[in-house]
Amino acid sequence: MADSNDPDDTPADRGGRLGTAGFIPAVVRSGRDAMSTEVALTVFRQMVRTRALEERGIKMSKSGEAYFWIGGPGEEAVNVCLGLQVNKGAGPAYDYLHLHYRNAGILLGMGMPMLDHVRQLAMTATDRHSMGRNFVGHYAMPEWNVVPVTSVIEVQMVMAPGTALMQKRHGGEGISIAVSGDAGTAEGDFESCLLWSSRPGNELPVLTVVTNNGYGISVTHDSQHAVKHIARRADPYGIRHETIDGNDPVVVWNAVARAMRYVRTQRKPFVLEAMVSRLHGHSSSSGAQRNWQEADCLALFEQKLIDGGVIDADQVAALREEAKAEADDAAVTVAGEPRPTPLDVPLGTYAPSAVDAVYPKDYTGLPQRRR
Ligand SMILES: Cc1ncc(C[n+]2csc(CCOP(=O)(O)OP(=O)(O)O)c2C)c(N)n1
Repeated sequence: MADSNDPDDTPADRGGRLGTAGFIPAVVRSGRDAMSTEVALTVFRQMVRTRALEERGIKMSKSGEAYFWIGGPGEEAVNVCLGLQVNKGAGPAYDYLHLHYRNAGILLGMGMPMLDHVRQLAMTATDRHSMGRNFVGHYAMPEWNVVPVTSVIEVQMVMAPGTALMQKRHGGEGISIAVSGDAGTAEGDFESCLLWSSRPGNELPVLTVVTNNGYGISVTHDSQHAVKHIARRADPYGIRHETIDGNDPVVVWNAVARAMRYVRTQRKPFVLEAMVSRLHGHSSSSGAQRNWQEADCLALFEQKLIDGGVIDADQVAALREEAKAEADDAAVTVAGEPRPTPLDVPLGTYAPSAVDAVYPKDYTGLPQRRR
């Protein structure tokens, strides 16, 4: 423990440094886990950005600028810590992402601008993920191996062993990351993922992340699952797992790092369950009102960083302003952008194929019906 009365106890002795506001520690701790101050500030800034984006999205859904809102307020710690540690790129040497619909923080952490999220939210023709034809948070980014997100929950779980098999054959340290809510694990796809990624002698590098917010829309976890922790369902398959406090970024950062290291190097699956909050209900369909009863990972982390002397209230306010301005600018930009037209419906639906050469003017590649 540092002794502030000891004249020989300098910031350098304590592994920290002096900032304008006083002593800044080198690390932020939670129990046995630690995170460097630099990483903590990066995580915090991305969490602030993610929250600002979601709050703007909720407002847009209420004002009619967006059709529907769903997202991850309450899951920022998990999503940002995951996104910042993804090895992003295209092809089997890099990580594949099989996501859920609450993962804006993952993509912001990876470097996606807010505008790319807001365009899909506003369903503009400029939406890079789906040309304005899909719900918000349904990303698709081939250059970062982000496999298209579907509204049909849990199908991502059966796709992950597929990309992982290809990655194992390819060699290297690329892994397949599948993210799911807790209720989605009631679908058989979850068990299929566990089974196919743990075949003896044919284990696959799949990192399953379950964000357990205690609900499936209006169904409580306890009324559906006899097993208290979803991660325990990995036991019969011999899959390693961990259940963590998803509201503590220091804990999450380290758990993600450990899990990723294991899956990357051992080429075997791992299930990480993060207990998280649902701060605005399920979606705009249920009103998206703020639930003040649940723990807020962002507020908790902010207080921890202030108490620890890592950041001060003015710096927090400046980060919030910066994030809000980025979200506001994105909302203004999309307001002036075109919406898809009926003629856009078939665009990008089918990949070009040899059949297109036979019927070049027909996007389906099928013969036109004679009139
Ligand atoms: C196959 C399928 N069944 C049902 C639904 C309807 N549905 C959409 S979200 C949802 C709840 C999912 O809860 P959970 O997996 O815990 O994720 P959360 O929304 O809580 O993050 C359901 C049942 C769906 N989209 N797809």
